[in-house]
Amino acid sequence: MDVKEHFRSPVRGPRFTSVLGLVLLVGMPVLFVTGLLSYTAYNPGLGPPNDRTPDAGLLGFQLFDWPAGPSWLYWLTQSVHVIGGFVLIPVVLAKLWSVLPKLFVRPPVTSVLHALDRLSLLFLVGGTLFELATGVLNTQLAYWFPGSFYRLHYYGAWVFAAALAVHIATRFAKLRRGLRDEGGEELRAVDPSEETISRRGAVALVGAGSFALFAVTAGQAIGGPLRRTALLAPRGGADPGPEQNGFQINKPAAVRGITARDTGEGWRLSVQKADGGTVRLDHAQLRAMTQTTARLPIACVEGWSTGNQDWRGVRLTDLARLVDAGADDDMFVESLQRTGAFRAVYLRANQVRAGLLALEVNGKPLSLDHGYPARIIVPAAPGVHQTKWVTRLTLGRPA
Ligand SMILES: Nc1nc2c(c(=O)[nH]1)N[C@H]1C(S)=C(S)[C@@H](COP(=O)(O)O)O[C@H]1N2
Ligand SMILES: [Mo]
Repeated sequence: MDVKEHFRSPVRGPRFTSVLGLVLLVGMPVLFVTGLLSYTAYNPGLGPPNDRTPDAGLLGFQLFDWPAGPSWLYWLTQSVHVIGGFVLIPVVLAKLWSVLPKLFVRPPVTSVLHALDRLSLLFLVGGTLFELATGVLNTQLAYWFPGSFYRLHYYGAWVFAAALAVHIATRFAKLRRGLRDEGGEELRAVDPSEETISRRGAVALVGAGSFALFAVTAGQAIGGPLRRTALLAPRGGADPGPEQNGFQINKPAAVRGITARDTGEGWRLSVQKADGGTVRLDHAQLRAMTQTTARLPIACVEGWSTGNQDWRGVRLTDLARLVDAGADDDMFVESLQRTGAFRAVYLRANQVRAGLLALEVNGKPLSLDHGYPARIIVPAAPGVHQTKWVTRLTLGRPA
């Protein structure tokens, strides 16, 4: 018996596949572009430790200097990326199901072109599943990857995008015909079984799946009371209470080896020029400087956000001025943290001009877990750059 006869669902056909294909034709490029924007937001051009893909080479052609505003910019692009990724999962699975019979086409290869075409599909399907799987694992804080998530997800995205370009070029005409339920005979069951769900019903089912995933993830990006609805998000859940400044924490101090002793009376902030002297400030001296307020969110690459909080502290430019730094000097920020990721970061001059060294949030000193005594807060920057437990700021680069 021909394997194809096993596939008997009357839902399969050019129309079903094309409707799902149309959704993915719009959705997948949105994921790709917002992903590239997230990579850009890391300011990889500043070099390590910002750059997690130092050998991006030619693929770095799309990079530009990430702006320091509007304040919600990274929140928007990354929420679309992460929540959009979840929402497309049912669509991808349904589309794969709809073309399953084609996996068993005999003979498997009829010509060189046919072989190349099937190879491109392998990259397309493999790339899609790889990107969705690594992305979902990252949002679940399951860092099971051999090596860096950033590299895998970034290079995987380019493989996927190349295969997608081939797929669109070779299938676009077919998609248009399929939407009219024409062509694509090989998708239809030879001997359809009795209908248990209509084609429309099947599309609605996929849509309901997507909506359900939206409903259990969007809350982590929206924040406020809706955070409780983010069942699929490790940063969902309840308000951690006033002693934690009223909003949730990603990496608590204990996880990073920071104790109250490190941040007590002996703590100093060093401000220096890469090729000059150092100014050291204690808690009181910092508090004696002009304090500025900014209402800003922290938005993490994992798709969750703190929502807007009221930060108060010293302008980074006021600190830079203490060592006569130039307006175009980048800033290297170091925390007390000795090991682990995100202990240090480069900020670009435009971010220095827009950012604060926050000492308070929501009217209270930062809690130890939120980065006491001082943390960086820069508008539109990804969460990883909002360094906590800051101890040294270096302006400019050594000549
Ligand atoms: N020193 C230091 N700063 C850090 C981190 C860290 O691990 N160490 N995590 C960063 C990340 S990934 C995010 S999203 C934000 C989250 O801030 P929160 O932990 O206060 O929620 O802090 C950033 N600042
Ligand atoms: Mo983060």
